[in-house]
Amino acid sequence: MTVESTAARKPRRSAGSKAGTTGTKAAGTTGTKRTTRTAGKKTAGQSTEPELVQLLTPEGERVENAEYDAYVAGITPDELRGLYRDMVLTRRFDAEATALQRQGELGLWASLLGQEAAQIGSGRATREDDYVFPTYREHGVAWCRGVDPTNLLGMFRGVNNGGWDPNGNNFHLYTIVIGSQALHATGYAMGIAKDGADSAVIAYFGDGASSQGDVSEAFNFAAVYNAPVVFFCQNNQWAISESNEKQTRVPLYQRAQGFGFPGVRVDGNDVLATLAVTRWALERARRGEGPALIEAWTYRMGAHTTSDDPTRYRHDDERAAWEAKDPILRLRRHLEAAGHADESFFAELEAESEALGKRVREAVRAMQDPDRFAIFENVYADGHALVDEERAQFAAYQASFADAEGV
Ligand SMILES: Cc1ncc(C[n+]2csc(CCOP(=O)(O)OP(=O)(O)O)c2C)c(N)n1
Ligand SMILES: [Mg+2]
Repeated sequence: MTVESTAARKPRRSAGSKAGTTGTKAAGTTGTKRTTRTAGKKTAGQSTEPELVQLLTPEGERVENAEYDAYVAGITPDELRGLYRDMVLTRRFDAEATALQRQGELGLWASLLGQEAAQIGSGRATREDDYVFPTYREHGVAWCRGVDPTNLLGMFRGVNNGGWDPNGNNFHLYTIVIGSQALHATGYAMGIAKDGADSAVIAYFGDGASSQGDVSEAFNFAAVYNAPVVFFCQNNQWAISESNEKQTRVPLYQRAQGFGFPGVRVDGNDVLATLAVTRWALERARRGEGPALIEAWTYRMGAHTTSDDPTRYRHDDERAAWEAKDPILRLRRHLEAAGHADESFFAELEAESEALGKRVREAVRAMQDPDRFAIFENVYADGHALVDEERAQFAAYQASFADAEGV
């Protein structure tokens, strides 16, 4: 994979307008900008070099893009610092959660390391009344939606089945069944469209999930019913130990074309580009122009989960190549070069990160074990003979232990 880093290139049509059959070109562009950044990876079976929307190079240089600049045209230094802060705090939270798993405080953790820009850029593009359907790795999106990070950890500690009220922040519970949330999101989007709302829905999923029937079914329903849903695929190159090449013979964003809506590949390590492209997709969904697919080209820097050992199936040099494209570092370089942030900003953020880590640690350690019999609640709305039988069996089993007192 290469990312071209020189500025002066011939403007090219956007991936969106190229792939789209029902979508419009990104609206509101002035046509005065000088270049569109592209990059590509050619794998077996791919006939065309895929395009990739990029507004910030890995070196932090801002490059102009005729299609998508309009979507971030008014961004202020304060907002850029805000995006940086979001990414740093999300990474700090994630590192703390990984450490807590290693210390035995969590049963499992799915790290987002490396995917901060994809998540913060897209999460910050959502409006309060939009609805988000995440996988199990969207800790950065949860942060943008205002879900307290400590609430993400209950399920991974095994003390609850979710940890937050989905309707509190319009952020659905984490979904482990790969790809199923694409259907939930599509159904939800069809529903709000029927209600006459001008909100949009965004469904997150991974490159591996693109192989699931549920995702293709969701694409088709969304297209046919013109549902206001944005499909946001974080292509982090791996589905546990299965590489990207094992998932698809065409670039994933091009799948959209076959279903009749536009698809765009964005540099998922570029928070600005991700923000712009997601705003474009959400805005057209809200206007009633139907679904879009965004493929955020990124990399899972860590293990799939804390139960995984990526050294068994991938080489260190691959990770090293992606480290050079670190999403946080590139925005820092940009902020520094533009004079938008000084040492005191970074020092204060460091202190804020440490405070967040401490708060998360303390909150996890203070989580109470649930009532052991709570697992039998809410299986059915009313009582059920089989559940009663299983509860009785479990009670007998618990009572068989020497320290059973108080069970
Ligand atoms: C329906 C289903 N099949 C298999 C699994 C096991 N599984 C958990 S994560 C995963 C890989 C998902 O990869 P991807 O969609 O790329 O997301 P990523 O974990 O890389 O973010 C699989 C196969 C599952 N949870 N659900
Ligand atoms: Mg993946």
